[in-house]
Amino acid sequence: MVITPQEQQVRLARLKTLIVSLNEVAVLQAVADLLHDGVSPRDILLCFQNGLGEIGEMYQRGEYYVSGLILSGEIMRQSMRLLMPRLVKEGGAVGRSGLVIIGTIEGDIHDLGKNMASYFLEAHGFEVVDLGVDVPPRAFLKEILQREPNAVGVSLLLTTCLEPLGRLVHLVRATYHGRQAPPIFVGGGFMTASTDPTLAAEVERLGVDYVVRDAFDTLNLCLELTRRGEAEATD
Ligand code: B12
Repeated sequence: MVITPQEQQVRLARLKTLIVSLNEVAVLQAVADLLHDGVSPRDILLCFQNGLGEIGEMYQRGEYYVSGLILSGEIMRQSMRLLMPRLVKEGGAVGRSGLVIIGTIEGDIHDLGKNMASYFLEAHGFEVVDLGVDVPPRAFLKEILQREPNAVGVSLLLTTCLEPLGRLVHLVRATYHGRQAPPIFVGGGFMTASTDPTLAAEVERLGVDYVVRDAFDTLNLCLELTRRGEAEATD
């Protein structure tokens, strides 16, 4: 069934309301229905990012407690099971076996977005080494030196974790000293629409090579970096 753009807008707005009110059963049903009716999984994902962003703001205003954040994470996790196969299909071209190291920086335990990005890359032919959450800069560096990846993806959702991110970038640059270090890119709720857009600039000022907004961005960037690496190797 194909629905009109207007109807799609109304139904996505309804989905966002259900997400924000933490109505797990209704959210899962709405996601299944939207996918069934041909709505792009990317639009649905965007709806989640916005909805979770609003929950975060409500948490800041004291309208939700940490339990609200936990439940929103669980709803996202359940919904990802429905969304991921379709997102992968929509992602397009299959990548050429690049290697990407990914992890959530020290002090931060958010992992939903990181897992999504990892899964997405793997589904498109990349080898992903996922270091998990709360990863100290030195642990990143050890893996980078051992594995020499095409790129390093760092997840960051907490403002307080800018400092360890800066340390990581500094450590990598200092260790490579003049040699070409693997590019470092950063993703995570910190940079998405619901947060202050100037923060992305702050992250870039730390010397990060790229900032990605979602799993699609991540895939396109990694494809491009692998292509560039191959071109340089044949020069
Ligand atoms: C769910 C959630 C939690 C869950 C996380 C569950 C989990 N397993 O991840 C739990 C309950 C554990 C949690 C805990 C806390 N949280 Co919290 N949390 C959230 C919330 C609501 C949603 C995050 C999320 O998963 N979004 C969905 C995913 C899919 O979206 P995403 O992260 O943007 O990911 C996409 C892209 O960014 C990209 N991407 C993401 N990661 C990566 C990584 C790489 C490498 C790449 C390439 C791409 C990429 O791809 C993804 C798909 O498109 C956010 C609100 C928000 N605005 O994001 C707050 C939020 C991040 N949390 C916040 C806070 C304050 C906390 C706590 C400190 C609360 C407390 N007092 O305990 C703790 C911190 C714990 C810690 N040390 O990390 C604040 C951070 C504020 C700040 N500026 O620092 C936020 C912004 C809420 C707010 N507005 O106050 N949280």
